[in-house]
Amino acid sequence: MTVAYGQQGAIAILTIDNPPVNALSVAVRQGLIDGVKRAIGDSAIAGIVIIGQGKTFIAGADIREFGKPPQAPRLTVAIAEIEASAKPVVAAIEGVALGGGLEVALGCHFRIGTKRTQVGLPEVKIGIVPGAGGIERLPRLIGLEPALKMMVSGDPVRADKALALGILDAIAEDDLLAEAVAFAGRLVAEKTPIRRLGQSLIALEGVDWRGLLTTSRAGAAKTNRGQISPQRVIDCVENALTMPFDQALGETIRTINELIPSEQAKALRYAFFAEREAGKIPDIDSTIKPRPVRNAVVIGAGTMGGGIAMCFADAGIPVRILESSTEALDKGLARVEQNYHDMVQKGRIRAEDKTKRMGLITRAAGYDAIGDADIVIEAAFEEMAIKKEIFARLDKVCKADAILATNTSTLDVDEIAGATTRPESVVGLHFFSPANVMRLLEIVRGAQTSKEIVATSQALAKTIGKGGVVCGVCHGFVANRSRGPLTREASFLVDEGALPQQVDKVLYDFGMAMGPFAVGDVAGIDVGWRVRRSLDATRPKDQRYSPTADRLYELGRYGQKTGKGWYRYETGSRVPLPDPEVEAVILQSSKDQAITRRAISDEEILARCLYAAINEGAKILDKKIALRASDIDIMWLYGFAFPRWRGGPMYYADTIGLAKVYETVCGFHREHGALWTPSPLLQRLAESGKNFTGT
Ligand code: 3H9
Repeated sequence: MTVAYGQQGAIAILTIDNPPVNALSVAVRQGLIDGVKRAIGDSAIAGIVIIGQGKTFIAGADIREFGKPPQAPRLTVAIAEIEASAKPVVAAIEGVALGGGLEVALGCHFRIGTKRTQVGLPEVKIGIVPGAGGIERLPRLIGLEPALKMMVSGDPVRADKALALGILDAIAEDDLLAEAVAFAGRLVAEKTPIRRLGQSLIALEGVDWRGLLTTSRAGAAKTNRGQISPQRVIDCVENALTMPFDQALGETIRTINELIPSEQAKALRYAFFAEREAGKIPDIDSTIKPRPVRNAVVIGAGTMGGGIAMCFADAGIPVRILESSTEALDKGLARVEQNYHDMVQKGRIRAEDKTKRMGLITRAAGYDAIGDADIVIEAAFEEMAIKKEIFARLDKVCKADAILATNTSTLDVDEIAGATTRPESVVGLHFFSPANVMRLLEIVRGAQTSKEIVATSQALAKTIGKGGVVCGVCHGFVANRSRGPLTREASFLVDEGALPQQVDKVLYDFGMAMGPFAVGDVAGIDVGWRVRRSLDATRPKDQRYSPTADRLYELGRYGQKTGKGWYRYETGSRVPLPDPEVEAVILQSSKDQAITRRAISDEEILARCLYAAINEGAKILDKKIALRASDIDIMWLYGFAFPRWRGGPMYYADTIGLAKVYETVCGFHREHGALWTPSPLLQRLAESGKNFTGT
């Protein structure tokens, strides 16, 4: 039975049992209706408790049912049945009540949770709106402002906040079911009036609701640029404020029905499942147990090392930093302190959090003092000889079950592992800058990395709040390697006739957080210069190369840090401003390369930049460096702020149609040469009418 019917005294208990997360499948919806009807019809029953089996109340509608023909009964019908009950109905919420799950709870007359309870309406994140009365009921329960915030952000709130807001009426101390039954019993005994949110009014006295909606619209347009669903949530909230309950709900249902099959919602659902898929490694199952990581050591106190140390401290894990000189360590720790200081200033953390986290970051006295480390992450200079020396030393001092990780972004993890006598303990943990902020953690599995170390890395990623994606070894791994061709084409486009601001605008308008030139100014043109020099020896002599960035480097234009790069920056500002000096450098560079500049269309910019990345992604996939196309997508969502509502570059290619992508790539190949050699996988898929993601 998906909804089991039980009874304790005069209280009926409806237990939803639909693993893994009690999603509201058609059987659950029907089961709730049947259960409530049975309880109402039974004169021996005076109250009803609805509870979920396991550690979840209800995770919402079954997302896998979206896109299929809807099946009766609708969730709104089940919730109306619950709300209409003349016998008090109590939702007993263990774990999460999300989306339709919270909507069911809001249809109940009272709600009791536990310390682990989290409630939220995350529909906006999968491109839709709460469609079963949440939009209409939540403001009636807790007021417009907090409800609006929850619905537009989609973020859940924890038990204590839910209690303070009035979403929960009580938090059970120990046994949720027993306390919910007792709660329902008291309601019956005390004849507490039933609260039906659908029949109440939204408290709007003294509330500038129009102002709130306007601010909320503007905020969502900024934080979720290009995404439709937050704006549609606000439209529905406006209806809830201006129309009777049933009419507003009718409009909301129309909106959700329109959004479910939309391109954005499809892409967001894809991203939701792709995230979960990324955690699954075919040869690693639940029998492989991760090792505990109770402490960490970071080698190198540079920007990256400091950021990585912050990740551990933020997660409450003590971390020591090892540096070759006291000055470098002092400087690194001062930078970390400054970062935390800025976070306090911006209100992101409290002053006491800063003190606590700084307290967890300490100095390592030397290699001999780090033998007890559960994990060591090397974030030293990007040079093979240095890395090998470090790993040989780690091999000597670290305990047998330590994880030896390198944060290299380009070097061969297998070669680094070869410097130790335990290559099975070595893994690449590639953080993205700023390490404490960016969500992506590339877990680079070497040829000999043990399954246990991979599983531990995945678990660690979760603990420190990262999205860990496993990949194999190749130059640049998956994320940077697939993005490299985008920056390459951006530079060529500028040499051929575009300007940085035109290229950046096209990608920004597409939905990227920043264009490649603005990113280059943040990352540092000097850093790019060093990477290019490291590749000089291996770059084929006849391969096209853009020297324009090198010219900027020679002028000392390193990017934001020098106030000048591809753009100029006013003192204290990060706003990129087009610079005539840069235009002059570009024009000269085109001339030096004997390129006749031409007008370049926005369409060409988008296709050159994105298809270059997609073609490279396909090559990586073909070589099985990435496990699946969706892993590449997740890396772009987490690492490069690719618009989530477009799914990711590989998914985006599928939406365009691989035949078209392949044909365009072939055209660029004819025009621009070997760098555009089409991926054999892209060709195979295009010719067989298949796609990357199987969607
Ligand atoms: C909605 O409710 C619309 C309404 O307004 C009404 C419309 C009329 N459906 O994440 P996990 C699967 S929209 C189907 O790894 P965790 C998930 O794919 C919905 N499947 O575990 C995975 O499957 P697998 C609004 C779902 O403990 C397994 O469950 N609700 C759903 O880290 C375990 O998931 C949301 O958006 C679902 N709703 O996190 C909530 N949810 O094992 C979405 C999960 O095959 N869910 N699965 O890979 C979540 O946020 C998290 O999954 C949750 C558990 C916090 C529940």
